[in-house]
Amino acid sequence: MISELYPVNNEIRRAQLLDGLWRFRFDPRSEGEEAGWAQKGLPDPISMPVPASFADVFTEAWQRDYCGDFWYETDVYVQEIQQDQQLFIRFGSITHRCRVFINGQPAGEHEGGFLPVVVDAGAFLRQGRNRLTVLANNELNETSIPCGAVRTKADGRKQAQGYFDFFNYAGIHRSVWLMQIPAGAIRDYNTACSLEAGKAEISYEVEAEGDGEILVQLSDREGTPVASGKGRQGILHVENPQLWQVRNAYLYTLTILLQKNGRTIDHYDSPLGIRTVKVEGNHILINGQPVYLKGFGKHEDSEILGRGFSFAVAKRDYECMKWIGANCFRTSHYPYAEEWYQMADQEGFLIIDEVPGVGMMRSFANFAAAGAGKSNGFFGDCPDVDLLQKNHMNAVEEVIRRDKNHPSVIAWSIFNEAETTTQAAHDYFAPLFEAARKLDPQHRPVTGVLEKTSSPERCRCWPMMDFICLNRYYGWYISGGDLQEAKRQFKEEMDQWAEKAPQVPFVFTEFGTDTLDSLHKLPSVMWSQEYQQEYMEMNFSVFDEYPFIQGELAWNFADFQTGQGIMRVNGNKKGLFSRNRQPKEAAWAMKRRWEKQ
Ligand code: BDP
Repeated sequence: MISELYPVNNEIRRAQLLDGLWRFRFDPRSEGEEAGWAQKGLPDPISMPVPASFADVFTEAWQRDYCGDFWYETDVYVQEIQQDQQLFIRFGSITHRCRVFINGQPAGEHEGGFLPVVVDAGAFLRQGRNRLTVLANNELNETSIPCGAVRTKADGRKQAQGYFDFFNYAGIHRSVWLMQIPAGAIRDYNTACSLEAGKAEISYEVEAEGDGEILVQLSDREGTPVASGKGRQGILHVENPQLWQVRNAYLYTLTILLQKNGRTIDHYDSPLGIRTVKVEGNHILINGQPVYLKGFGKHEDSEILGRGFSFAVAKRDYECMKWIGANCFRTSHYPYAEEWYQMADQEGFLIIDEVPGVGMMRSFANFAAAGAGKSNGFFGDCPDVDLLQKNHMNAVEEVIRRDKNHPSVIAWSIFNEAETTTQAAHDYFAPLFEAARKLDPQHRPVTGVLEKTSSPERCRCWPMMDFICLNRYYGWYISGGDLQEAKRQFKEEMDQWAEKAPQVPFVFTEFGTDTLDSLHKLPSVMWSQEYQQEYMEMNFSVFDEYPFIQGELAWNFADFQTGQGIMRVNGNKKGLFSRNRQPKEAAWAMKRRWEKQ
């Protein structure tokens, strides 16, 4: 049985970080498995930091752009294995797919590069030194999420071509842990809150192995118990609860104990925020109060680390988001490292949690086509739509299982800028929306993110959404350089939406302009700092005219790396912050607006 709960250390559970310098090598001819690299050890490995993407530590283009199989290897020391213990190796993610070997034996595999890979390692690990090997692969196709293709060059080199606008970073991007947990373990838990005047009810459900008794306790910040329960499910009653509020988080601690004959077999502590999320009419309600979402679509992206998680980078991002007056971000276009959500729980940030359903429109430069409203179809002629949907469904299930207890998560986004105008698209997405609604114990809103061709007239998927997310680039991909005409066209579309779906909230999940922090021009031109600011102000004036618009998440928080091409100057420059997290001028305009709202 696999325990996917985030690793913790306490008197019963042990979690040992395996991060550091691992051994690494590329395998362009996919020969390593047959040659027994997992059994004999990697031949001539180089060292590679974990967690990090491999791409940007290199100085040669072929290494940075490498596409195919690659291997990681390290030694794991196990001090003592007790009879009544289970051992797991837990990777925060391995991009995009992997097979894991322990002491040369196949121990697990995973498809999808943005969610944990948990390997039941008990049968393979022995006391002392063990070899842990990962065979990973970063190729893209039309059944992987995200979607893309691979082109093989004349010299045999493979090139990944994502149908998306971010660099195809790969590697072991998040921390790796060796977990020792008891034989009969707490495997998972759910919580959901409801509020009444002066009271909160928290229903809980605990999944545990074996037949022990479950005790649950809720303690406040000072460690004082405020409610307790017995049994695998129940309700905790809290008088005068301190609510988890937007940008004003209060976290209780939920303690779960598994006991047998008076002895504690397992113990798991986690933070718990008391809050509710609901969509009512045109409003998104947190604790019954309407909230206007302000913030960004982000990426996990920084210099050298690529998509590798760093507490320091994440901390800087949160500080910048606080400085500018934001309260929300979307994990565009994939679930982020779990530490992002833990920090959001503490800071009171709201997260729209997105699965990697991106690139579902067949186009070389999907973002440009989508931005300009040119769809190339997808689901109708996808080579194996059932396998794609299965992979997508797995990601929906895994992300909800992983993130369901975070108070910061207020909605699930099933896709970004997919083709949504055909019956095939509708039939593809309907079961995914249904599953998300069924699986989430808190019944949070479920949404998807619509690009320009998903117009009020043509989109077949918006009725599935609890609130509608729009990515719109009037003044950039459409009528770029003419904000007056852009505004007219923008309002024309919004008037249509107002007629079509005025009963639900709308959130702008992308709007922005590429902007060089070195370029100033009066009067403004596209790419200048002045233009970004004027563009933002035009967008704000439109948002303010339509009361059903309940949020503005600008594209993007910071400049980020993409593939090379004539549309990108060493990456996407739509950041309000530069890639090294310094504000562009428009950031000051956003700060003035968001601090007032
Ligand atoms: C949208 C995509 C996003 C791109 C953005 C852009 O959702 O990933 O980076 O446009 O063009 O189409 O900047």
